Amino acid sequence: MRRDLVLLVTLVNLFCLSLLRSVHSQHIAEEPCSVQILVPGLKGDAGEKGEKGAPGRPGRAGPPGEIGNTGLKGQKGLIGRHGKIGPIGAKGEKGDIGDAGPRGLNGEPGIPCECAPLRKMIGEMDILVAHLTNELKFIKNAVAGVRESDSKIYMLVKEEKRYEDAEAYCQGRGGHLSMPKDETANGMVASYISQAGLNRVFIGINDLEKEGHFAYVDRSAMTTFNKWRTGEPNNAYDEEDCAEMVASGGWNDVACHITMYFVCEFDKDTV
Ligand SMILES: [Ca+2]
Ligand SMILES: [Ca+2]
Repeated sequence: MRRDLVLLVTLVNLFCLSLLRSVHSQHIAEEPCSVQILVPGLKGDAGEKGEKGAPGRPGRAGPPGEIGNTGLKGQKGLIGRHGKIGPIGAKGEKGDIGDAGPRGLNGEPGIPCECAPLRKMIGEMDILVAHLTNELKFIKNAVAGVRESDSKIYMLVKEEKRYEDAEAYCQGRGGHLSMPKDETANGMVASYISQAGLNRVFIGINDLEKEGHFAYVDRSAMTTFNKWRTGEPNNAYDEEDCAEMVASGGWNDVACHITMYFVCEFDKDTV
């Protein structure tokens, strides 16, 4: 400190000397340069240690550090799960038409068609087929089981028909609807239908020619034998002109236009 003060006084003197020289050259010298120097006294004794000051304010954030070294490469991960099946792709465009194949061989010359006779023949064959189909049903019925007495063959037909059509069916095969004319014949037909699990069938008896006068379908007269159930024939609703046999063997007059199964009978002599 003292050294700095000596240096300062020296500098001031040098400044005054240079100023005097400048003024002298102009013949103007009014006052000499004087500088009052204040010199500090001796250094006092050290004071008592002050109390601890308040904590200083936090310093400013330092600049960002340098980028660190690259870390080591991690280990290889496990295989991931299968992804979902993707959506169906769009339909592709239609391909080009293929090349034409080789030409085929020439066909044989056609036969002139005489169609009218052929059509007629086809029609006749259709009729024949229908007839054979019916015959086949008949044979199946026969094979399924017929009943025989000494003189008759009885055949149950499991096709629902009206009385008139049922009789026509039996006649078409050389017989009639069954005409039980005694207890034995009646019992045979009754057991036939009950064993077949049926409740009733048409039989060949009617009063179509004269109301109230029943006769067999072959026009033979009823003599002493009959198996009318109690209260029958009653000609209910004024329309019962045909007859059925129920499983017990009894007879009942019924309307002719209803349909049911029936039993045909054939004479053994004519079969
Ligand atoms: Ca009647
Ligand atoms: Ca009746």
